[in-house]
Amino acid sequence: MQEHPLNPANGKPFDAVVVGAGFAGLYMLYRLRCLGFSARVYEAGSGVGGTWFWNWYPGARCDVESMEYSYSFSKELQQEWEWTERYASQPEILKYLNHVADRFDLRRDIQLETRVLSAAFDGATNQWTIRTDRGDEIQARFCVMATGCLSAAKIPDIPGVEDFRGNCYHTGQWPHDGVDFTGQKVGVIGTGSSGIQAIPLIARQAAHLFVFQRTPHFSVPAQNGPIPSEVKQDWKSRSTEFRRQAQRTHFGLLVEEGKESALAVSLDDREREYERRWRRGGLGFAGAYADIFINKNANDTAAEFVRRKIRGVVRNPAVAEKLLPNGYPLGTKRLCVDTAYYETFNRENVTLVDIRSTPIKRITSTSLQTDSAEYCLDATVFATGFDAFTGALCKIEIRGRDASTLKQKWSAGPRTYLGLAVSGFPNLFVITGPGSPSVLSNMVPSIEQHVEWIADCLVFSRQHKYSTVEATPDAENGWVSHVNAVANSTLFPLANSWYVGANVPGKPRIFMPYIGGVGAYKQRCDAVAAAGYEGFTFRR
Ligand code: NA7
Repeated sequence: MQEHPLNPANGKPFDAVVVGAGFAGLYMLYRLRCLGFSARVYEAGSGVGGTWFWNWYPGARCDVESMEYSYSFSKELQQEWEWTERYASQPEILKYLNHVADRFDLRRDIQLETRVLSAAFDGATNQWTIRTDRGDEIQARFCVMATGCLSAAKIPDIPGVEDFRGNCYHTGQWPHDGVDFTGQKVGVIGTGSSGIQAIPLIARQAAHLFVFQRTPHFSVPAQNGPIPSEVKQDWKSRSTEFRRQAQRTHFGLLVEEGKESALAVSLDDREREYERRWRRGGLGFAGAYADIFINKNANDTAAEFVRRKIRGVVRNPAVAEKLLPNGYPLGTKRLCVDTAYYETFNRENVTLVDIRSTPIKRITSTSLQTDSAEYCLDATVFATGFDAFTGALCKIEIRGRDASTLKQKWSAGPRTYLGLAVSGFPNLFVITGPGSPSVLSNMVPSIEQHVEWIADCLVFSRQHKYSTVEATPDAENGWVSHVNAVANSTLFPLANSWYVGANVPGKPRIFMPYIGGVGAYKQRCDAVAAAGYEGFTFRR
């Protein structure tokens, strides 16, 4: 048992406990320290890095460009670090985060291999008590959840899965010493971003690869490659300007945002624009026109372009047909960014199995059975995603002011104020929580914005000698209504996506992230703070 009940520096409770040591937890710790707050970070993994520590699967790579997907809080760090590729690979991002941990001497306040089991608020002392699976029990004034939006891996409940004698892997819990599929018959279940990245690489190694696809996703090519030195130089010399520009955009990304309707231009112009963006690669494809996410007819033009591309790449027309995304608008399930995904289906050793028309029935000791066939497998890869937004938080028994849990409070769907705070849970903050732009934005700047907002709020509390800060129920209700209203004015709720919890059986169907735009969101958070933290109650 490791005991750190009190801050060894002064024998008092910590000012803050931070749960998680990914992008969010590392920066939160840094910021707290700079402001003179004592803090301890708990991290379940045996290393720092969060998402980038766990998602070690072949091909794992960020779908946001590396120069943008990096911290901006330290000018020196920004100047020093050299990204090698336009889209950084998982090992490179993990190396970066380890560098950050060392460069800012963060490790001494991080306890690894320690999972937080519970956090309970005591109204008599206004302290949180945090307990871990290593037997720690620690008191802190504030509790900051830096647990990530996509960290609770989900393996579907397929009958017989425990009988399988081959190896099973989940992309989000991949063995760190790698997996060699040489000579094996491998089944990959799931064709979201993780599956789409892993499939081309596994196909190159395996004797045969069966891809079990329930919903075909839209994917655009990354057009990845080395970053030309003049691009790096330009970014480094103008990073402040670029970062400010990105903050004002809808998705927090420096992609060209089309201002026109897709329906206001000629067919030829539209085709040229989509082609230009396809050749440029990446998520910017969906920014071609202003109404892609709000007008189904506009969206159809982009969707049809992608379908034509798929037909053009995949040689077997029957396979191409199965790969065509349909039944939901482009981008309303996370748009994927790939390298040679569709081309992979031209390989002799790859078979696409449509499990929407012939669902998986069971897994046996040696095979996967669908309604119409049996596939002998040596290994099964679950690229089946995560219990997004709420999964990691609800796994922790978080008890607020009246001792009821966050899980109970969120039984009909998550409720937050600004995606940052929860009424009934004083001094608890969530970084990129449900109700904030989070996964619909560039995560790193969104994390920085939240960390800075939380840190400022703590300073405000300290200056005024407040013991607690808590979102009011009215502010929370108002924000939840606004988040839903904005979502309902878009096409996003039409898809069975993890944005609405559709991938987890029984999860309430609520659109969880905030789609009102990064720029507008930041303005709102700043205005709340400038008005003395409107919507929050402070007590001494
Ligand atoms: P995703 O995007 O949730 O993809 C999971 C995939 O697994 C998707 O194709 C699912 O099909 C499929 N899936 C999930 N459950 C099942 C079951 N029970 N049976 C068959 N197929 C299933 O997760 P990823 O890890 O790829 O990506 C997560 C995010 O990480 C990504 O968007 C980036 O932001 C980074 P479905 O579509 O639900 O029919």
